[in-house]
Amino acid sequence: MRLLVTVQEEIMTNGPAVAYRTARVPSQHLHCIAFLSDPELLGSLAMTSLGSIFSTATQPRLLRPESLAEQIRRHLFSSQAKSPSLATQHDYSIALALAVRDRLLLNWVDTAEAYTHQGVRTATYLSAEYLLGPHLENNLVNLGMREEAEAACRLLGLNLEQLIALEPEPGLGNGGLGRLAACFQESLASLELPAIGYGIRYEFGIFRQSIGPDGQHESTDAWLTLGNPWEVIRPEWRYPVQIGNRTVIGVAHDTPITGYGVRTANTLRLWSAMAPEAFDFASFNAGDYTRAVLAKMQSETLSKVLYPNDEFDQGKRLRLSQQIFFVSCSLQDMFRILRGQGLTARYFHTKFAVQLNDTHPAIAVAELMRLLIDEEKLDWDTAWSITTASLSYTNHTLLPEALETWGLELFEELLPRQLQIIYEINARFLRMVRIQNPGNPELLERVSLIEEGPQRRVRMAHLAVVGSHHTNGVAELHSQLLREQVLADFARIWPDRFTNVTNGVTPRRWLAVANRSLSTLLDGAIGEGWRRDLSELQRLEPLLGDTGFLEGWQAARLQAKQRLAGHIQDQLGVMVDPTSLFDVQVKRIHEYKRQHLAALEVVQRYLRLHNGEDLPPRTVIFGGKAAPGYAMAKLIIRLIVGIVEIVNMDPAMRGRLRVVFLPNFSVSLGQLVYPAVDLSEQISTAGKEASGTGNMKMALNGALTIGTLDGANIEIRERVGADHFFLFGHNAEQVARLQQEGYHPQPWLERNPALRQAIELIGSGHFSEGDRQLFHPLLANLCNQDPFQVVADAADYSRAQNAVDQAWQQPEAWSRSSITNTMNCGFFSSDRAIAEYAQRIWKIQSLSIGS
Ligand code: NBG
Repeated sequence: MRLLVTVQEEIMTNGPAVAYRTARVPSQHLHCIAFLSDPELLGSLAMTSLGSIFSTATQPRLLRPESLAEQIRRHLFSSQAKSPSLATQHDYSIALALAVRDRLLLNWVDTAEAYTHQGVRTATYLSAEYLLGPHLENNLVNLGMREEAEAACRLLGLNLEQLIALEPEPGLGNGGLGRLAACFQESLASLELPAIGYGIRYEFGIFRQSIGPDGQHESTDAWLTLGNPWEVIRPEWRYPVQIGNRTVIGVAHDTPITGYGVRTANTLRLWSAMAPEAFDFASFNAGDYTRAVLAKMQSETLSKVLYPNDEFDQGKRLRLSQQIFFVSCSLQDMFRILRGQGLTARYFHTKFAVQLNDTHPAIAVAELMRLLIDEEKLDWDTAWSITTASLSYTNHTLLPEALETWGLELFEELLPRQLQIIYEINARFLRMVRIQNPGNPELLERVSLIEEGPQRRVRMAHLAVVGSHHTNGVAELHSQLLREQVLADFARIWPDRFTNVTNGVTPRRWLAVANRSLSTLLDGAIGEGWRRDLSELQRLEPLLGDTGFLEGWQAARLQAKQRLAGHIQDQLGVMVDPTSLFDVQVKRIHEYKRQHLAALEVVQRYLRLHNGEDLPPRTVIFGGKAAPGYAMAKLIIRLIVGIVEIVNMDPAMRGRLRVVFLPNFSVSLGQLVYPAVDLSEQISTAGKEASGTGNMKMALNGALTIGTLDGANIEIRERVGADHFFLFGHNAEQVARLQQEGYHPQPWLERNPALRQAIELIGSGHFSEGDRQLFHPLLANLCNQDPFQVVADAADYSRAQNAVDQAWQQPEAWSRSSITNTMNCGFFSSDRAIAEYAQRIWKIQSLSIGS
């Protein structure tokens, strides 16, 4: 009874989490403590004996909507300092987020405590990008309290969906790589795996894109302006990082990552940069106020903004500074954790499995060596075995321009000690290679960590491979090409280091949250288990012949399409027919992804319709950002915008063809788009797309793919079956052969009059108000070089699109193919991918938190 009183008092003064800490109630009674946090109930509970309260603790859903509504009201007052009559929707959205966070805190502190007390081996994921998407709804679903929240909002006269829509999304990533990191964090927590995600708390995430008649415009993404209810600042966890002659301090900002249906809440720890001194007193006293704060501003610049380039290395000083900044803070943080457990640096590799997400954190190889040697005073050989036993590296691209290298001068200026270490690593590595391969200086030159030439450069991918125990690609084909081409020399030296882990996506965000109509149908048909184990979708197979289910499927998909159509109408004022075929390509704009191939096909369709052909109605939807400095990608957007203008105002196209460019593609928008896709465009030049993950999200939600044999498309096709996939184009081997044989688009153009006509129409200024010059760079490139073999694949693409038109006219067969796609996509869960990393690469084990 005394314990109960303590708990009560603490709750009243400090809230449930503190009460829990103070009273040290066993974790299996946590539900009870959360229950106790409802002040309405406290009075009556005081009369009850502790035992009887705790005996009710295991009952699910003790938290009722009334209690959640009360907590929201309380946060409105205590956190937002607002009365209900003056509160805005935004105030309520923050209050709701904080109320949800309160629930989460119990899981979070327990997870941290369990990991620390049990000293578990932990995966630490180093990534410069996390494209998280909004947290609220995902947390509600993972905590099993969405319905409760909906009811609580109703009690307060609010609409949950509206509050959810108000949350700005933390767009701390460019595209696939950052989104993968976010899916992986969620799967780690759902699988109850001990993990910490480390990254940078960019003040400005990926730029906002708006679309004008002249194409893409960028503006800053000030996602933190209205506050961030999900993060907890840890001012005590701060580390100095030396960059050139400057010291910058990194301060930890933690965000909880909840697992689905478990008590695990892992931590995403993002570093924000600060100056060691608020300002320089000497300058201040000398009257130079601006100089006094200059250093502070320069330091804080480090975590200001995300570089908006995917798959392109700009070699900028600030970017290298960002890399060492977050890597060093993260490694220093790991040493702190290690020491906290009474372990010395020698145990680093037994405690941590450190994953390098692409080469952005590859400097970790040199920085870990530096910390082990300079700070922890270990000898080189011991430090090297600890480093290589700790690190593993994932490569995410085959594009040569995306493989990071840094000029030696810059490196020397910013990171002189790390460069010394890299030289030593290189000398020892090359000695080993020389001994194993006598008389092969070309090999030494190829594998060296330093690229020779007019400007000598550090090759970060080589550093990552040499300094880690595993290197993996992200789809079968990609891993094979890494082994056979890009990193072939290394694969010969260390065949066992190379492996594949095909990417995956989290079924919680990308099916349960994004597609409620389909989820409800699935729940009714096969139960809710697919959320935990996506392979349960296989159980849909017997329903393929069930007309009732087929109708339900069509209705659920139509609902998703109606939602998207509503958004398009609201945002763009364009009416699209939800019963038309939704043909969608959303992803970063890149020549290798070939949005221009799809655009050329739309122009051909437009001409065919003008010639009186009868084709089934289609809505072609594009979306995606172009790197601000990537002129050709921006021109592709400009072309699509021009096509949109002409097609949508042409009466002859009405009811036949609509084209839409969705501005500012993001995670939230993705949640609206992926469920509404009938035809998933995955049309990259074979051998260029490492994996793709949008392809998985679309197929999982019941889209049929039109695609090349590239990245994970190959594995999707293998699983869903060739009959349910529209394949076209040259495969990676054929693409490479064509290129070797001196590919020129001209003869292919000659054989494809429809394509020629489309190119001529664009060149005539038809889509650019008579301007014949505007698209010249794009068209000239296509007709003369065509580095991504758009022209060589165009005829076969048109053939496959005609097959799509045919198939679409058989709605039942199409729907069965749609179900077949969903049913066979269980493999593409990020749970499966993470389980593979955990078992084969990290050697970590799950730990269940709580009762
Ligand atoms: C991207 C690839 C995608 C892949 C994601 C995630 C980069 C550098 N790479 O094909 O282009 O799906 O990584 O692995 O963003």
